[in-house]
Amino acid sequence: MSKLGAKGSRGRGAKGRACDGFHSRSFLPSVPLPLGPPAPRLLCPSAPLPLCPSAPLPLAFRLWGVAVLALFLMMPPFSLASDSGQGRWAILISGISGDPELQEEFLKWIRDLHAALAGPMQFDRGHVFVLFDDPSKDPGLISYKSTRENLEKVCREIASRVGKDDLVFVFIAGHGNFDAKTYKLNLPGPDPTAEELASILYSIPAARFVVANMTTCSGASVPALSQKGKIVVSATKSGMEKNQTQMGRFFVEAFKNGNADSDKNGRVSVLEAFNYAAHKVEEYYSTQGLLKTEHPVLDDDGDGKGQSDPGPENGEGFLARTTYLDTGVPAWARGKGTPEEEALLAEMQTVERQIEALKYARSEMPEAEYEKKLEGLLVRLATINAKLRKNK
Ligand SMILES: [Ca+2]
Ligand SMILES: [Ca+2]
Repeated sequence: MSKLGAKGSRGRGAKGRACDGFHSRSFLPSVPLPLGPPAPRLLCPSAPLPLCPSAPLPLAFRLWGVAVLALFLMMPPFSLASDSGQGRWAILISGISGDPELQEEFLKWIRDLHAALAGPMQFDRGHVFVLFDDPSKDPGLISYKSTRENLEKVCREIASRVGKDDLVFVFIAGHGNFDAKTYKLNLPGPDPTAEELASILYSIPAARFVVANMTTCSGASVPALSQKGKIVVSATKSGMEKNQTQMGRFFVEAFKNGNADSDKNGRVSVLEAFNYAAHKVEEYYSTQGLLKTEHPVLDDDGDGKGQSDPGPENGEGFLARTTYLDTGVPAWARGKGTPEEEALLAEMQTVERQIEALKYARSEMPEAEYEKKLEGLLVRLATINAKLRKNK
């Protein structure tokens, strides 16, 4: 197999300058707010986004929007979305490395990701399963050799303990192949096809899945892994991209790097991680002077087709925009919040999602209706914020 771009000055792309042009991939507004200073750190991150969509809004609405933004900026910082009561699980799997240097590289991705999950993202350590082709490389970290049989075993274990509203995060490193018809994940022993992989993973009865397939040819696994309510990220856009990929390294980096948090709400959504990593991949090939041999895509609308630039224009990214791997529960609310506060946090999350849904539905309704609905939701959000602030 080719290892184009895998060796040499690895990581240079990751340490380069900040993401110039990165925001063009995100949902950040393409037009700045009409009034006021640039927001330093949005304390109510999702709400300000619709205040500055790409199309200019009427002046009165913009002024009103700025007033609401100012109100948010005066509020104390706390996370909006709460996943309290919902469990989070992770399967980090790397198949046959095929090369000692690549094995070291894949192990580093998995070590770094495990550290981020078990550290800042506060995953229960017993909920994170690591499968690797050579468990002796780090027995303290690696739960099992990465065979299909062991993957099935891990999925059975999670299935027996998971809650229906839980989130399962699956990160796949290593190699895949594609014979023009079928994608297969290269594991020690039998290689599961994409369809078999989907069947194994989705035997876990959890409502929410984030599957990041970072292998070569991974784009060919998207149609099988795609389902309603599931977020699928792949390093390549198709099975024809067979060269060693870089996406995995940058996707892991996104959860450790504040630069990935493009809306500055203190959290990295799955969409932000995708956008950050996709940008870094672009930068890597450009800096190295290499032909870009991987084109990452994301699918979260269940149609089996990934998009390289998810957004309201193509209907992709809504779920990823509102899905986080972290807890999202402020420290003061973690098991200590009053029932009223927890209810307010849950309501806030609902309103946040309604705002995102409205953005995606914008093209299907008259502008006046969009603005009226948006105004109503923003007022609700401001009211909830005010109540939480009072209770704090
Ligand atoms: Ca963010
Ligand atoms: Ca899609």
